[in-house]
Amino acid sequence: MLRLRSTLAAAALLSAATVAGAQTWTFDSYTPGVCSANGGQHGGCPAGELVRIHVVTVADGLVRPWHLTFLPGSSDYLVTELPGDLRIVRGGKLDAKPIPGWPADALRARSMNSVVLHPDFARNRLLFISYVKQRDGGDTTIALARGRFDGTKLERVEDVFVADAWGTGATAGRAEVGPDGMIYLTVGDRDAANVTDDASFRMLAQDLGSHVGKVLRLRDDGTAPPDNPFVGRAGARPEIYTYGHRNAQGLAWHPDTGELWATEIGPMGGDELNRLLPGRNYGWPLVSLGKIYTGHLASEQSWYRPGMEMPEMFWVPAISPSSLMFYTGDRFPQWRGHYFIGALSGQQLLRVAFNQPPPQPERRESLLTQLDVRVRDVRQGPDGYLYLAIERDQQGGPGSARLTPNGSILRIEPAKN
Ligand SMILES: [Ca+2]
Repeated sequence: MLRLRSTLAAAALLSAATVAGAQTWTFDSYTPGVCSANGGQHGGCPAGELVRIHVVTVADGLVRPWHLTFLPGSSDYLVTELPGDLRIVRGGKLDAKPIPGWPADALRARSMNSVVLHPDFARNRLLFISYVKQRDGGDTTIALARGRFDGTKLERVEDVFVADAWGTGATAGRAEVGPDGMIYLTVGDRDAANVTDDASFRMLAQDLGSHVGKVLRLRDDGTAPPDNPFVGRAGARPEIYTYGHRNAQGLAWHPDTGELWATEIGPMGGDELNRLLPGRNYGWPLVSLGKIYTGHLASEQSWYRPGMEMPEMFWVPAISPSSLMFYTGDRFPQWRGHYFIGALSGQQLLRVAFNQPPPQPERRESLLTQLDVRVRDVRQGPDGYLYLAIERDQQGGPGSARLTPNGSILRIEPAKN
C-alpha cells in the first residue's frame, strides 16, 4: 500500500474509461491514521494510507434501483426498481426480464422498496418486499409482503403487515432483517403539510398509537414479537421499536456491538445518523436541526429535549442519506468497521470512521462526488467488494413521464495498480 508523504486531496478522480461496454473509474481515496489530521506524522500517530479504488459498472439500464440483496451462497443478487419491478443479476448479468409473480391486482403497489430474505431463505425460499401500498382515492401506506422465490418467479405473495399510516406524505419503507431474525421496517412521517408550519401531521411521529414516523420490529408473519418495547402498554402499537423519526432510510447493525444504527433524512438540513435503542424517542418534529420548507426552523429547541435522543452525527445542509452499511470484508482492510452512507442530494458515498481514540473526532470522506450520481443503496457483496445502486438524476415517482432506465449497479474494488 502506498504511503502518503504529504497532504492529498481526498478521493481524487484519476481516470475514467469504457471497457467492453462498461464504464469504469479510478479514484485515489485517502484513509488517515487513527489520530492524524492530514496523513502526516502528528504526535505519535501513524501516517495515513492511500487507497486506490476502481469503480466498475456491473449492471445498467435499471429504473431507479432502490435496494439490492445477495442470495445466499451465490454472487447473484436481487434488485428492486422503485416503479414496481423485482430484477435479478445472475452470473454478473442483469436478466432482461423482471421476475414475474407480483399480484398487481391484489396488492396495488405505488412503489417497490426493499427486498430482504427470510433468515431461513435457503430452506424455505421466503422473501419480504416492503412497498408503498395504494388504495382508492390515492392514499398510500407502507406494507410488507411475503412470498416464495423459486429462483425464477414469485409465488404466493401476500401482505403480512400493513401499517396504520395512510396518507400522502413521506413514506420511507426501508426493510432489513436483523441478526435477531426480526424484520425492521421504517415508516415515514407522512407529513402532507410539509410546505406549511402546520405540524399536526408530523406530530404523529410522537404518537405511540400510530405507526407513522416509527421504526417497527416484526416477526416473519408480520406480528409483533412479545419482547418489543411497547408490548402491553395501553394505547401503544406493539410493533413499534423506536419513534420520533421523519424519514429513516438506512438500517444496519454494528458488527461489534450488535446495535442498530439508522440514517434519517431531515427536511432542509437536519439529516441524522442515529443509534437506535429499543423504546427510545428520536425527537422528530420536537427536536430537529432542519428547517421546514417554509424556511422556518422545524423546532425552536433544535438540539435537545429531555427524554429524546440526540443524533450521533448530523448534516446541515442536507445530503439526504439513503442507506447505511458497516464494512466487514477483507478487500479493504483500512476500511474495516467503517460506516458507508449513500447520499441522494449529496451525490456521494460517504465513508465515516468512528474508531478514533477519544477525544479525536470521527473522520468523514466523500467518495465518488465526481460521478454526479445519487447513491440509493450500498451493500457489501459476498466477495468483499462494495455494491452501489445509483440513479443518474432526480426522477419522478411511479407513473412519471420522467422515469428512464438510467440507473446502475456499481462495484468498488481495490485498484490493481
Ligand atoms: Ca432526531
